[in-house]
Amino acid sequence: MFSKLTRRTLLSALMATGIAASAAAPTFAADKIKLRLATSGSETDARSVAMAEVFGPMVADIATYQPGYNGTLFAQGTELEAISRGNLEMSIASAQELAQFFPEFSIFTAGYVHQDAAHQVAVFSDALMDPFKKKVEDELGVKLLSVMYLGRRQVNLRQSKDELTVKTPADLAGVNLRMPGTDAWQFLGKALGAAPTPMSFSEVYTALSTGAVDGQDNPLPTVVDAKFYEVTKQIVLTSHLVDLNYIAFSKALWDGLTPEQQATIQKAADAAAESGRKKQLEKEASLVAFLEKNGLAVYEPDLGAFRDQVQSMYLESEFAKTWPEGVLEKINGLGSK
Ligand code: KDO
Repeated sequence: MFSKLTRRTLLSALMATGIAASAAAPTFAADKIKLRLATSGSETDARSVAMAEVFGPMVADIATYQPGYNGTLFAQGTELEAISRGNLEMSIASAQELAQFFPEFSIFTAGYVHQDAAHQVAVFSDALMDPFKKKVEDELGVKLLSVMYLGRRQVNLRQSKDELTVKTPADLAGVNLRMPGTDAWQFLGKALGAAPTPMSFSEVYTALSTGAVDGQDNPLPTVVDAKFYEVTKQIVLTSHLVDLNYIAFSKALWDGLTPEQQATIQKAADAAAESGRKKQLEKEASLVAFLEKNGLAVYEPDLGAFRDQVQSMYLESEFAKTWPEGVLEKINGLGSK
């Protein structure tokens, strides 16, 4: 079920070439550090804006921040490998991408586990994350600096509500739902009751406009930012995943920095994550009205039915077998519900 081969192949290749140790040459104190960040998000995405307006200026004395948007520096899903190989300094990484290398990260990709933005921060800051972070540093050469809020993922369809009203997962049977291209994402699509199709983010608008897919899932700010509302007719507020991203940084580069440089970068990453989170939450709260004004039906399905099906499918899945004992309980314990 997992891409074990991918993970093993890459990790052993990295070990064999000693890549984590030899990546990105350490920077001398007098030099400005070059920090290229790869993201498949757009320039106007709240995370990109926060990095450009908060992170960049906060590190400006010691580093030049050079973002590459829309997957132009590295394609979606290849960024972590690029950091690991010493070809890139930073990315906005998902837990689903990390689960390709470390299956236990799938616990952070499971539907209806994270409850809200504050819960994500509590989980990321808790000691339960330490072994996850350490493994990513030791085996992939990537340091996870901070957690960013992407938002509550909703199901966004081409069909009008008259053609298809979604109340329970059974109503999504046969719906060709675009999900990003990893096992963890595809499983989430299946757990929702749909027929998932893997596709990179940059292809989604065209696929929706031509009918190559019936729909996609993303938080409301992304539906608006990527203009998916122009080519779809409804949003089912499943809130099936309170989605996050990590600010990922080259561990080899980090290890070559002075403690002061490290502190500056860490502070800037945390401040950018906090600023992006606030903006994204504001957008989420205001966008239903905008979408309705643009002719989309926006409504809640039977959330209990979705939660029950998704949670039980995860618990019975191969993914849950990789979750370290007691971690799900600790995550639940950090939430408010
Ligand atoms: C997407 O491909 O649907 C997704 O929302 C997945 C996220 O992990 C993240 O990569 C995001 O795309 C991109 O940054 C574009 O917003």
